[in-house]
Amino acid sequence: MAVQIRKLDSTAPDFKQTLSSLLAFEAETDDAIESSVAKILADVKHRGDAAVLEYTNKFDRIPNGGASSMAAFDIRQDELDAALAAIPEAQRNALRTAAERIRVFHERQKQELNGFTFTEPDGTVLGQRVTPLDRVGIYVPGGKAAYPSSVLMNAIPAKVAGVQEIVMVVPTPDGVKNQMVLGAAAIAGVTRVITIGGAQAVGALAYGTETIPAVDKIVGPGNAYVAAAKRRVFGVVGIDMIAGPSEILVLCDGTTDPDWIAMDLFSQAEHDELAQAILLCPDADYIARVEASIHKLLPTMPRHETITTSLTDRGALVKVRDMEEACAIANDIAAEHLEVSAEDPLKWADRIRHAGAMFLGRFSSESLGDYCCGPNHVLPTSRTARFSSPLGVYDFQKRSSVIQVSEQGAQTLGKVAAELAYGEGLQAHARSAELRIKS
Ligand code: HSO
Ligand code: ZN
Repeated sequence: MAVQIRKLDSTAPDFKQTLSSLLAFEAETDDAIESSVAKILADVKHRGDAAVLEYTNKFDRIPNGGASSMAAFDIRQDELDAALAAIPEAQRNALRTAAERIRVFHERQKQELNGFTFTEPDGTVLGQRVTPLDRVGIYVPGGKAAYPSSVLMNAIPAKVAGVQEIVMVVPTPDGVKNQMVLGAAAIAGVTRVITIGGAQAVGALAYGTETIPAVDKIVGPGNAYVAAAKRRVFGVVGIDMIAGPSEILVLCDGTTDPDWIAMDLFSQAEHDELAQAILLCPDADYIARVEASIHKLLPTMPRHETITTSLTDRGALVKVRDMEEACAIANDIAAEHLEVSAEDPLKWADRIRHAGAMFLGRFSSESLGDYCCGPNHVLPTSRTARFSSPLGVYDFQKRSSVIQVSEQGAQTLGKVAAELAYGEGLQAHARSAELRIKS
């Protein structure tokens, strides 16, 4: 199948409508998936390890008739270290460099997130204390999208936040372990790795079993079953977000090598048939050059089938009036990744308010950010960058309010509180405040 990427013009009368139907993405909420996930979760909640063992043996096709106990799925620390030692040296070094840069970036977030206290004139002290979560679960997919880089991106911020226990689950279809994923877990300092996946792993992390401790929050991407399970256990535990397919939006003034732009669009399209890659550019001739680059380069890509489907079904090359309009459209789209590939990227970036991550200037390819710039690659998708943020240290911390009222403070605040409490018809509240007022 040849790629047929749609070309749009922002001056067309139906442009807004066309764009919004192109952006619409609703995660399939399949009834069959929902009911099977509900059943698995209830089963894991009631039968614990026995249920997790059965589902794992069956769904992951664990060889030799399956494992006989959960111990078979626990990966010891020395096995993680061995995996790290077994991968090629260049890969190990790249993982280490990436991990260090991710750590340094996230340390900055931590510095910004310290609590505060202040003292009022009457001696009352108020403040906010920041504490890490005790124990988190990281879900790492084991199928077509098993990304060691995502192990680093999920575990390192938790580590930096001060989380004591990081339990990673990763399915091993047919019993096959991904050595680079295990090596990344060793580098990131994951506390425990358990080779289970699917809704049963989410259930085990949320409710706890005989051998798996219940965690406080579950983060990390997964398939439709994992997403449905995370939605269902939310409230029992925290979750990060429900991630949709990858997206890249490129704003280009027509001054970047069109091959670079074509490859940047491919870089997200190759993740998934449902991924979305869009170019906004004011120069029609340049758009034609990018299109030519797409046709020239696509046959050279090993994942050309995925890229072709993604670009054909959900991609677009959009001719806009000018870069100002491109910025306005970008704010509407609120893309997961936004590249501003232009002579003066800051001029345009200043106008951008909604994007998961911004890549400024033609040397900032999104792929660098996926691996090793330092900022997190777990980002809000499907226009949720309008209201949410990259995964960060703050996702592994929580805040507690701290209130220490002085005797003098209790006199004035007591009157205010009592007044409001009587207004709400809550006598005990009022009396509790009044008892502390000296007559
Ligand atoms: N671009 C993906 C992350 C990733 N890319 C992992 C390569 N490996 C998130 O949207
Ligand atoms: Zn990527």
